[in-house]
Amino acid sequence: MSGITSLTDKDRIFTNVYGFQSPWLKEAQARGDWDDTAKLMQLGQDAIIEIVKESGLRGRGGAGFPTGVKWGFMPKEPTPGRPNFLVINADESEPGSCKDREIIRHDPHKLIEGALLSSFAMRARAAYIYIRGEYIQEAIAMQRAIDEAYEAGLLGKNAAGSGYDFDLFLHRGAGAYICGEETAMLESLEGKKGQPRLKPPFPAGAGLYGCPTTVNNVESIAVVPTILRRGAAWFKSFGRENNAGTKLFQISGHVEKPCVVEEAMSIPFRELIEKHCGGITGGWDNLLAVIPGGSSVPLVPAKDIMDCPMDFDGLKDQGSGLGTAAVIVMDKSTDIVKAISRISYFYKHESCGQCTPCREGTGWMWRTMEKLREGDAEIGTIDRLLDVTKQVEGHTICALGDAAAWPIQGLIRHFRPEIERRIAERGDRLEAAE
Ligand code: L3W
Ligand code: SF4
Repeated sequence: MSGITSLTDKDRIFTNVYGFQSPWLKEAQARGDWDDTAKLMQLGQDAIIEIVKESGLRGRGGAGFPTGVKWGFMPKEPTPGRPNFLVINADESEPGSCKDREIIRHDPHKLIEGALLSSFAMRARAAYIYIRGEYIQEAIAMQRAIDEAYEAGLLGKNAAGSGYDFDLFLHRGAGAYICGEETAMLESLEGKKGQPRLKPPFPAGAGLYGCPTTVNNVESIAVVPTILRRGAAWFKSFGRENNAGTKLFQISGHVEKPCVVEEAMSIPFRELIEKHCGGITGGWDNLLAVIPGGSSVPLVPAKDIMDCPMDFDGLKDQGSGLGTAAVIVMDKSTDIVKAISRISYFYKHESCGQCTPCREGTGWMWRTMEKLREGDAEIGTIDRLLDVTKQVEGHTICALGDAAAWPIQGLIRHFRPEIERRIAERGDRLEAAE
């Protein structure tokens, strides 16, 4: 590992993530936002895409797709009547995730300036921020920041004095998790029921209103101005090959001080927790397991996570994933079967019902998880459940089916003896009662 894996304050992009200063335009400008934006745009559209490619930025919404490569799929010369669009995914609904909320609350101008620069690079004249319905105060704050950017001439005609006309719209969701899936989001933006579309075609080919569209996460867009100002090499100096940059980690659960913090990609788990969270409740020996990337990714048991680099590849090697870097820490007081069963309930509840393996499978998996929680099952039920997760995984229209299957697979992989113990104990109790 050659890159920097621990940040100092001067390295941070989100200098106001704790909200110690005002989020509004004057103070944001004093922090460096909107500093000669037009000059950055003079780099040229293709050069901006190349810099973002070179920086190694990978999507911060869960999938980690290389951002510059995604931008490169957009037509360079939009055909008349078929404009290019950028859609910014602020639907942040993955259990454990709360980083985009902090950007919108405290650093909204990084997102707005990023929207202009990214849209310019992709030849989009309009962008939409799709914000989850439950983020009411955040939507008010975001709109206020957009309004002041318009008033200051940073958006609209000749945005930021660049000669480029650009509009930014805020659209509020209505509280459905599935609208965070990019094509369901596009359906919802079009005023339809938020249900995922089959891919391909990917949004870059046929997205919003059938036009070429890129959907990017809030964090992916908000880091763009700083990457352009400080350079691709600077961003790439953090983390390691294929896992570049700084990243907002959201640490919740059994730590002394839960927090959202920007750190270098690839920081080892133990260092992340010691440096920012004051350690595990009850000490390191009390750690049971961690869900490192939001509820969709499999848990990692204590012994495997301690020294793990917190990045795409490090967590993949542990059979899990970085996801949105929503790190859910569970100590030994956790009923781990109940915790995963609760996640199963979430996916059953949020399934849009469009495809059979997900609609029927999520309900069946949750009901079975509840039986296992009580020990009210046979030993063979564990393998039957595992088999069903494999039939759901990869056989659905969108990734929600996988997201419902993976946490259960992780539980069985690492905690099978705990499930078997519950079944045996219930059997013993029933026998004693006879
Ligand atoms: C053009 C190709 N575009 C891929 C684009 C695609 C998308 C991006 C990634 O799911 C994951 C999910 C959650 N030509 C392309 C192409 N693209 N090939 O690249 O696509 P994909 O399919 O790998 O992922 P996805 O469907 O976007 C996202 C996981 O993230 N997750 C996080 C969820 C987070 C939230 C939240 O609250 N923010 O919901 C956590 O693990 O399970 O696996 O843009 O179009 N050939
Ligand atoms: Fe809907 Fe589930 Fe199918 Fe996704 S996988 S389209 S959420 S039914």
